[in-house]
Amino acid sequence: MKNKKDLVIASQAQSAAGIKAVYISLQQIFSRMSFQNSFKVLSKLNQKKGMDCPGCAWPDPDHRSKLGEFCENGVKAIAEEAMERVADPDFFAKYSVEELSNQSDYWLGQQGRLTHPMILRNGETHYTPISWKETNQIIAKELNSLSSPNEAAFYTSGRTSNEAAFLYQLFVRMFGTNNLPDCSNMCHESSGVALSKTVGIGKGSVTLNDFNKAELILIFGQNPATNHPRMLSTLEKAKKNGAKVVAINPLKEAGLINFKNPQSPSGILKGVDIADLYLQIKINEDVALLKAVMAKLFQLTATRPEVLDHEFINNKTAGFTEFKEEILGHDIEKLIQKTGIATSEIDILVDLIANRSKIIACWGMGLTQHVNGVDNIQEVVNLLLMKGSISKEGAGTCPVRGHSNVQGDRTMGIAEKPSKELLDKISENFGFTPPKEHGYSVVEAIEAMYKGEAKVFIGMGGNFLSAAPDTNYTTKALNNCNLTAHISTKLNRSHLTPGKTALILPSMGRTDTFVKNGKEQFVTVENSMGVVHTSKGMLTPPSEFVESEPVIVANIAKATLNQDKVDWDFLTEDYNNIRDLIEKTISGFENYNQRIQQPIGFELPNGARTGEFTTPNKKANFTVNKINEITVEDNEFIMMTTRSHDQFNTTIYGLDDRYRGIYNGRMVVFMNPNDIYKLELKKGDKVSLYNNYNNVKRQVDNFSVVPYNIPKGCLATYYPESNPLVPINLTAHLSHTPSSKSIKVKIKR
Ligand SMILES: Nc1nc2c(c(=O)[nH]1)N[C@H]1C(S)=C(S)[C@@H](COP(=O)(O)OP(=O)(O)OC[C@H]3O[C@@H](n4cnc5c(=O)[nH]c(N)nc54)[C@H](O)[C@@H]3O)O[C@H]1N2
Ligand SMILES: Nc1nc2c(c(=O)[nH]1)N[C@H]1C(S)=C(S)[C@@H](COP(=O)(O)OP(=O)(O)OC[C@H]3O[C@@H](n4cnc5c(=O)[nH]c(N)nc54)[C@H](O)[C@@H]3O)O[C@H]1N2
Ligand SMILES: [Mo]
Repeated sequence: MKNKKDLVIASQAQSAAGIKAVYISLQQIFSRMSFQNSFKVLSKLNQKKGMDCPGCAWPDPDHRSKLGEFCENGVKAIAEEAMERVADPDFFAKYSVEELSNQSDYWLGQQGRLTHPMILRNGETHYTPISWKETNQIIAKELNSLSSPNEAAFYTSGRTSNEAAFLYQLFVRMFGTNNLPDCSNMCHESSGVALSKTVGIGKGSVTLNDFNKAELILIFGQNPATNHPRMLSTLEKAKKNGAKVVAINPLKEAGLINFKNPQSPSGILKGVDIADLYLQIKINEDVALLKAVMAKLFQLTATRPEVLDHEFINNKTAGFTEFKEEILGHDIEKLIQKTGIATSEIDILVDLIANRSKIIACWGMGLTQHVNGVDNIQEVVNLLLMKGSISKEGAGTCPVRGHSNVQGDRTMGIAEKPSKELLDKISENFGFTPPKEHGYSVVEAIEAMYKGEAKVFIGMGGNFLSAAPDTNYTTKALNNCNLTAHISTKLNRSHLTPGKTALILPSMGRTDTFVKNGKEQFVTVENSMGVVHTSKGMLTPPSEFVESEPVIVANIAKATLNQDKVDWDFLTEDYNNIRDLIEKTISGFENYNQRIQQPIGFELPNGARTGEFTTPNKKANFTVNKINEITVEDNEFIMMTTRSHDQFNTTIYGLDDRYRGIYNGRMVVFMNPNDIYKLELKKGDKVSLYNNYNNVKRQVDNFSVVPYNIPKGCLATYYPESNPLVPINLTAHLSHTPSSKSIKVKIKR
């Protein structure tokens, strides 16, 4: 008989959301929070002037549903943050760090909100409480004893508000370094690099309204039902308006097949089919697919020149001739063979593209997290440029951002390679010369800590260890530090891989109310489409010792820097004061405090949207990109690491992935049935996955085999469980994003 806790491998769902999503989200929130607090949050979630969901960065529509403008996974994010259980000093007295290390990520998260600043002193087994005054002194002492400011790394995760991010980067630059690695380095960095080079801005060009006007929406490497569920309502509406949708993904993701909108009665019963065409591509063959499609479009122009937008190409772009020549140099059949997709299906895509010009291309981690991540996105841009499908209504680029304020953090100056414009403004406004030398990205920071070249790590949110590649290597890197300090809402594995001294600094989250001088403060965030708006919490923080992020940064800065250029107390007295400084420093924020009062916020300038490309040549640039050159040996596979439906990055909400038919477990490897047969394995067998890059053997054990609809030769596992297999130095050209979607692995029993 099956134990209730045993892994269950059931069949894949053919539809997403529906009533079940409503049921599960309510169950999650009511099991963790009181009815009163649950309703308080849900009534304000994503409403105008309400609270921005700490889940994804998908924008809110101008007209918000009174039934609730949120999704199952947004509710899970709230329940996870605002749960009433606490991990207080008694909890830390009960468990040693070693005991905590033996628990699962899920268990760690369920222990509740952090309530007190805690310290793990060198040689001690348990975290013990400490005052904020002392934590600030310890940080200041460690930072000031470094032989260079470049020996410290200051990480940011994308939930941090604009206000906190601005103060943080200001403090770090006054301290004297650009070592500002960011979760973005592991996420959409490839998009930022590719888009800056080709269209002059590292952000997407579309607005939500463009989806209502689009004729064709291409969705590459993205799983909206889990990671951006509210995007499905946008797609549903776009389809009602006549748009066709094409999904390009090795996995058949439920939400891209069919969406049952829980807010519409007919939606619940039947749902709407999302993808008109589903191309099940082999992992990392998107460039080959795009080249095949573009080559076929060029062939069509012999009889139908209007298939391309020649006026746009001539007036607005550069590099077309070299680009065209390269595309025409390929053997189309060979390209198609690489993709694993049938020619007849590719012809349908070519036909859809040839006959339409209002095209939106959306993408997620399926394009960015490869060695050739930047090439993937540049090739997508090439297609849009050929069609003139940018800077026009209903068309453009849509990198679907991850964390709810990851885009805003970058806008605020969280960047290891800051622009000259930003540094000039900082120097003008604050009377010091900020460092120009580029700082560490995430991977560079890990390598520096590993080699002992960086000695202090400070994390503004996030879970650096579990998010980073090469878990064992990164563990050693963090252990090497003199000091690791994490500004966190919840306990996570990074707290359990300490430097010689480790600090946990408990922070308020989105749901918490922050009152200063009798005035309720709000923060601001930027969504995936460049709209800046407010967010205000409504719950009482879990303890009086929990601080807001801006205050935590300001107090560290005050303790560390010996200066009188910035009055940190004045800034945190009233967040309007921080926003006044942002206005003076960052372009696009004119009249910030006034414009932010508009119920839907305001849009930042975007040259790619308006057709004023801010590239050095003022043109949109075609590029020539390489096809994937990874080769595999016999019985070697290419593995992607992806998210289950019950997680937010390294935070595990539960042990199910119901859309993929997995219950009670995460240690699974999705495989093509033919491959399973070839290796003489069967469903549920326990296997080890291993690889050998540069003579370093990496291995994870105890993964259960799951027969799945995935192309032959491809595997999928969940992140972070399989991160030990991602080599630290296997990163994308130019963006240095870990290649966590194409890792070579072999399988053994
Ligand atoms: N509930 C929830 N919401 C989230 C998150 C979460 O963990 N949970 N994370 C947030 C963050 S930070 C981010 S960045 C986003 C992530 O959102 P996604 O980008 O959707 O992230 P993944 O789950 O990694 O899914 C990647 C998708 O790419 C596909 N894929 C893999 N390799 C390839 C390839 O080579 N080519 C193509 N075409 N497709 C490929 C996979 O099958 C999968 O569908 O979501 C954000 N929102
Ligand atoms: N193999 C593999 N690795 C990956 C990925 C992948 O697809 N595959 N995806 C990558 C991507 S896209 C990303 S974005 C990164 C994510 O990397 P991170 O952003 O570092 O990770 P999260 O899991 O989002 O961080 C969760 C922690 O943030 C803290 N936290 C939550 N809310 C708040 C808050 O409001 N304030 C503060 N101060 N702390 C808070 C909590 O303590 C929680 O434990 O992981 C990357 N790593
Ligand atoms: Mo992300």
